[in-house]
Amino acid sequence: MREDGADERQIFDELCEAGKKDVPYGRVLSSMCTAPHPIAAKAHRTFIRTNLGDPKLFPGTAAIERKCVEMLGDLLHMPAAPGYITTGGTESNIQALRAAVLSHGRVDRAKANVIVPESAHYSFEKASQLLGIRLRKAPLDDELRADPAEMASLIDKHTVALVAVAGTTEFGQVDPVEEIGKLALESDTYLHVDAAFGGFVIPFLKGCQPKFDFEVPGVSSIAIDPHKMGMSTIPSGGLLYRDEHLMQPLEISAQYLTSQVQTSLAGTRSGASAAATYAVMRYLGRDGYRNIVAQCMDNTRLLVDLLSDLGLQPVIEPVLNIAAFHAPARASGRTSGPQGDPQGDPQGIRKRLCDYNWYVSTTVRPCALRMVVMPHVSEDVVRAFAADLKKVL
Ligand code: 0PR
Repeated sequence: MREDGADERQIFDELCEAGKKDVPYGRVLSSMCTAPHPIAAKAHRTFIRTNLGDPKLFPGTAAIERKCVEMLGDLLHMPAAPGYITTGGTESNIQALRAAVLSHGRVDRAKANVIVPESAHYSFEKASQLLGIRLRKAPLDDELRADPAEMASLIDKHTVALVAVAGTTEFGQVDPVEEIGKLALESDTYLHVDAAFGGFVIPFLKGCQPKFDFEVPGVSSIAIDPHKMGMSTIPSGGLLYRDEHLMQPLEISAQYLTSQVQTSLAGTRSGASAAATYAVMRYLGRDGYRNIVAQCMDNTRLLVDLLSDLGLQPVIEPVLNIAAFHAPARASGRTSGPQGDPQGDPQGIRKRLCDYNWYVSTTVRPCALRMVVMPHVSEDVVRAFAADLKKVL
């Protein structure tokens, strides 16, 4: 830091220059985030000075957070579910497993394990490292969903939690939460549902809406992220528990604070996220989200149709607004060996798309090209992307 300060104009020139190097959302098909709704951004700015780490100093903002949690609970079939606004799916998943371990009573951490589907987000690796417990990964079925029988075979007396995913990161698949819920009840095990992505999509789908939330007996907690399909500002996550006694073990005494106890992972935390989430949920209502999801699903369908014409087949029929495609073998760019190149070359295609200023990602198992059709991925964007992909192939 320099001794003398700089003037505002110079600072903002520097910031604008840096910002110009960022990729505009209109070229991004790899992200679960999108530009926040203007209402969310406005509410965020208005509450920028608030700190929910000391809620008695900000009772108005704390009440907004409670209303936010109530709206999320209502969406997830349990309006009275306790919870709080987190910084995102990672914090929610860590806190869910922390609650599972703490509410389990006497746990030998060296032996304790959590059973996750192979498709679980890497935030569960972080949680397992932090909590000093093992992750047991259950293989998926042919449709890349968690296989309840495989999960059941991994349960033992040291199992502290099961995890199901409603909207997997790579393929947007929804696990059979009802069956996993039965397993949780039979084995008397905590069940956390990671609906960080799907939580703001599944309830608004036309037609089939797989059951994934508190409606399913056995579900103990749910992660749902307003900063993904909820159109709120970053960082906004949601973590909700079926009842108070599951959340209570997280309470840490903080007696010098006006509130006495704290259940969040972060200490100081912005009320701007709660204000933004409250504002956008109130503004859009269920109708607004239904329209957004319908548009994303239509554009996902369009993407599948246009890419099929180019010889790219989806790995699974998209369930949500995420689609992954097998790369055509001839796109490998190299002369294939005697066995050919059945997987194609998704990495090569991804890199070549960057030359056209398009950003997609690739999946691991199977290796495929992955696209997330967020609200910024409009019909025009899909068509322009498909046209450039044709050139790349
Ligand atoms: N659970 C699921 C199912 C997720 O997909 C993610 C994030 C998380 C939890 C963790 O959420 P936070 O990142 O909010 O803590 N999945 C995205 C991913 O890893 C996150 C992301 C978003 C990555 C935008 C890149 C990007 O540009 O792909």
